[in-house]
Amino acid sequence: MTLIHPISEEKIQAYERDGVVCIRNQFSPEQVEATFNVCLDYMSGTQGILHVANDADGGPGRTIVSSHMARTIPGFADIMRDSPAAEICARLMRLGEVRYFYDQLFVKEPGTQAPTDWHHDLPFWPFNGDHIASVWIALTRVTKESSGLVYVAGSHKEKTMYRPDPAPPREDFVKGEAREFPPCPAFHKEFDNPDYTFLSWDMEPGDCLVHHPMTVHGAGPNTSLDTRRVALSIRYFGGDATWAARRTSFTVPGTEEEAAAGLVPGSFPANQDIFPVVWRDSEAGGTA
Ligand SMILES: O=C(O)CCC(=O)C(=O)O
Repeated sequence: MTLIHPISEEKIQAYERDGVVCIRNQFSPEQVEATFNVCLDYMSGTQGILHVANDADGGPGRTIVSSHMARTIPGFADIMRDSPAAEICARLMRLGEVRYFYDQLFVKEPGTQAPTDWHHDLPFWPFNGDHIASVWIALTRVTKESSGLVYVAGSHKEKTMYRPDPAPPREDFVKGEAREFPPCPAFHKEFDNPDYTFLSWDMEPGDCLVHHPMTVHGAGPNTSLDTRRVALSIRYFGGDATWAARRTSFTVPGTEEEAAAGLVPGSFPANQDIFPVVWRDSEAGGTA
């Protein structure tokens, strides 16, 4: 699959500068609709583990999150493997090859009050490196008012890792060095501070955001009373990514026994069964 619109040097430089870009018009309407329907089927079925958090106040709000669907469910594997997503990430990271890491569904029902707390992703994962990108694909219209993501531009260049606090909270989630990490600041208190630049985009279904693993982001409530906000985040890596000692109980299926899976802290995780190469630059002479 080739991109409809090549990723421009300007976009790559914006990704490098801000740690996030919005990419539009790369997914076909058919693929977006098929993926949206796959998400709805998945949410009403019994094929996976859904983390469902109802709003605390007894209101209509509900946040639904699930992970690793593309490993077992063909509709999710289709968009992970046979869509522009992997190539978009590879081009933005200037890589000739990327591997699938995991995918995650994020749904906020109309009226959901729960925000997505400010965080960055790397402290949640047993990884280090810059070459891990998430492509967050909007499957419904998304605005800041319907819980669109807001990013702290350039925050990926800071070295501080913030404590990976899961939502909803889980017992014994944070492990190892992450226990010492400071909590992520409440960046919404800085919205008027000229020292910070905040980035967010109104998105149509099929538009996507691509962010660096250290870029701080969060989202407000879904104040829309009639629009569900559905997004699929797919993470890919390559290049300088290395396996790291666990910082949380987040686990990729198949990596429970690290040594058996050939995963060594400090080394590139090249296990093709767990982290398959899903895009390779054919002009550089390869196929995935
Ligand atoms: O969609 C959300 O609310 C959170 C998404 C997110 O944090 C991510 O994709 O890294």
